Amino acid sequence: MRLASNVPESWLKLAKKELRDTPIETIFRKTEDGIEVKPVYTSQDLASNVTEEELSCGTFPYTRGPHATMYTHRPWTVRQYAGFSTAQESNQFYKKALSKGQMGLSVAFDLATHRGYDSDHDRVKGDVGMAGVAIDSVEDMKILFDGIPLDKMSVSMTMNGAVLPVLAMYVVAAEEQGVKQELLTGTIQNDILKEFMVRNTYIYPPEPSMRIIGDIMSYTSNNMPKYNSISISGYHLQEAGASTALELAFTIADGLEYVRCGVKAGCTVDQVAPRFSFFFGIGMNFYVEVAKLRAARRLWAHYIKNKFTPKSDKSLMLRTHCQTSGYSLTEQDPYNNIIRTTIEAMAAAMGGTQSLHTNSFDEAIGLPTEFSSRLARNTQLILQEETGITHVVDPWGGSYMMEKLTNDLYQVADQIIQEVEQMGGMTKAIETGMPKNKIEEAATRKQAKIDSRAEVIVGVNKYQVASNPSSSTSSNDDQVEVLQIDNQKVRNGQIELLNRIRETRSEEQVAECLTALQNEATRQRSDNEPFNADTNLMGLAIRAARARCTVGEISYALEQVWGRHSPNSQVVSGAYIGAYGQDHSDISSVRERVNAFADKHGRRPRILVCKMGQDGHDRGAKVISSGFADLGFDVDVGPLFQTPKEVARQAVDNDVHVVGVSSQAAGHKTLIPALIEELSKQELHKNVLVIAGGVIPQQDYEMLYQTGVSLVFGPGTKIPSAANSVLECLEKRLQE
Ligand code: SCD
Repeated sequence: MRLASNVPESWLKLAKKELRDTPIETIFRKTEDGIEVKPVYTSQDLASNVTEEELSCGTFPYTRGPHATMYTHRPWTVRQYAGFSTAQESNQFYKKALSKGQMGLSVAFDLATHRGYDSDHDRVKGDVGMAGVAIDSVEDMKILFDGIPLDKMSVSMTMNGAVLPVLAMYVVAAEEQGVKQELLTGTIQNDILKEFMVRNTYIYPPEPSMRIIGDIMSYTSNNMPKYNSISISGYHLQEAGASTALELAFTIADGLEYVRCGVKAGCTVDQVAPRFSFFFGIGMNFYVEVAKLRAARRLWAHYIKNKFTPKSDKSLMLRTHCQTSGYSLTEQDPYNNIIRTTIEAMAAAMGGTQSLHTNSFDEAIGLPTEFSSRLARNTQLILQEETGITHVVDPWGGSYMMEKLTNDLYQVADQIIQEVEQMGGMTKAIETGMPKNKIEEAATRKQAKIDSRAEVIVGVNKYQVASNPSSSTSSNDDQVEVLQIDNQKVRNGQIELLNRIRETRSEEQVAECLTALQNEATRQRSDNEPFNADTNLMGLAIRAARARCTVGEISYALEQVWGRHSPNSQVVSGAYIGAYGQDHSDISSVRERVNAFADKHGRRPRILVCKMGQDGHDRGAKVISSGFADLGFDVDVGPLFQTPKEVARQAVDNDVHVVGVSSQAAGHKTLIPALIEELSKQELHKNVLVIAGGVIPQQDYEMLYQTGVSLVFGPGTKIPSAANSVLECLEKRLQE
């Protein structure tokens, strides 16, 4: 490595002496984006373009925060993302959390709701009430906020695909509480671009999806002036494996695209941008994460100023929510997660976040309990009230290292943003697959670094608790309680309520509202049409919600016009062994075994990696697919959102040896037994090995084995070890 010239000579001399035989290069490190992290920084590192003005507080370009006083006047909002089971149960959970120090709400909806299906739909049997609260109609929404005054409580809702019915139902629930729209404060996620890149809870193709966003922006800017119309998310990009610069760049580039979308919908930049909000993930790389938030604010301010020349300063201010990294949580030695989350929360606070969610330590294992949620919330309260962290604005400002890192990240992200802008903006870039590929490559490289121990994770690849260091599971002492939800019971309750609504509403009115939505969806719009509530999709969705149309009905009415988006799955090739090292014995031994298998059986072991239900979190599935392919397996990647029957059909058609189920959203107890039943119907179960991986609590392993699952892999499993176990199991099965 070439040493940067601006390390002081005197320091270098001393350092070499202290290092003795260790080469000086070893203490010059690089971030995953190739940014140099030097052992020492001096005033020489301050970039000449970072002026006094750039580093002032509460003024352009807001590097140090959107407010001059920041937390010294008002700390960040403690806003824990939560929701599970029924509206009633979630409502009770919210009220308790609010009485114990939580400051704002953040609603997690179940995947059926996200994807625009009512709870009685066939495709969502395993999803209702599992990874969030089930909402079918305004009646559920009213229960969700019962006793919570919506004119006082700021509510954030993570909703993207079914954003029209869900936001409409929120507005109508408030209305029926006696709260006018203009008083509502909160945020809707409404960020569909990242759904196409990583999170996959879209419903419609990109173009109509962007039209919905434009209509929501114009509706809220005209009727709900205190409401944040979008939360542009880098968090999900980071969770999917994006490096810091990719997260930063794609998020800002998404934001620019949304300004253009608002303008196309008839708004000015100053009508929409002040109500834009952002959302970043905060991982374990402490300095880098602080620098990321500082660089994000500077990038946004410069880009908006240069591209859109706004009149209001508010358009230039990047305000953000942060969430500690779910990916950094481990199933092994799980109490370490409390420490990880605390450190990440500190980085978010020192980076100047406006609102924060701290993860519960058990989230890599299952759904958080009341106990783990309390610890997570208290992590923030302790930081706010016991540490003095809130007493100084941007405490890292002026640090040679932090200013240099902020500037370096700014430069690297700026290059990527320019690349996206030259492609015609983020929608066009997404169409080419560029952002998704870059993120998946980064995710695969990261997994290889962890598996090869180039990156240390305490309790997972170093300092394991289990007596067998290659074991992927923690010792029994660590088994933690997780929240169990009776999926069938929640679903039956929802179906009962749905039936009651359908019996009591006016079907004529319902049909009229749904037709109005369809007519508007069919109509060709011209750009910059002035706002009109009668032709605005959000205005029409509110009418439909009042008439008790359901989430499923509103979504389906539009689906009939626009269709449902189906993505194509590709697997990154070569990145896993590239980062692991082609010649590493872990890799070569598995490849030899695979070759021996192929010699003996006339073909390579073939695995179908599948996702069932509405669980679109596919980082695990993608990384496993790339890793197994690099190890010599034939890998088929099933489409997202399959039913067990569809997966069984594909297993037959493709004549696979193994079906690997990746489950991240708690549907495994319903969907895996259903898959095995389908395979048995095809008389395949005896020949095909079913394996499972993802967020599966150890308490459920036995039940899965009893059902016929051969192997269950928890988070943190090394891919070569998993491949070895699969081969061993497969060879045994083929001998029987
Ligand atoms: C704040 N204020 C100040 C101030 N600090 N005024 C003067 N001096 C200061 N020092 C003012 C603000 O201007 C604002 O008023 C008001 O106080 C509230 O502060 P805020 O900073 O706007 O805080 P908040 O209301 O909490 O809003 C924060 C965001 C908002 C802007 C970031 O968008 C938000 O809450 N986002 C949360 C999103 C979320 O929960 N996402 C969860 C995603 P005015 O408004 O009058 O200006 C979860 C998820 O996706 C999980 C993963 C998955 O499911 O896949």
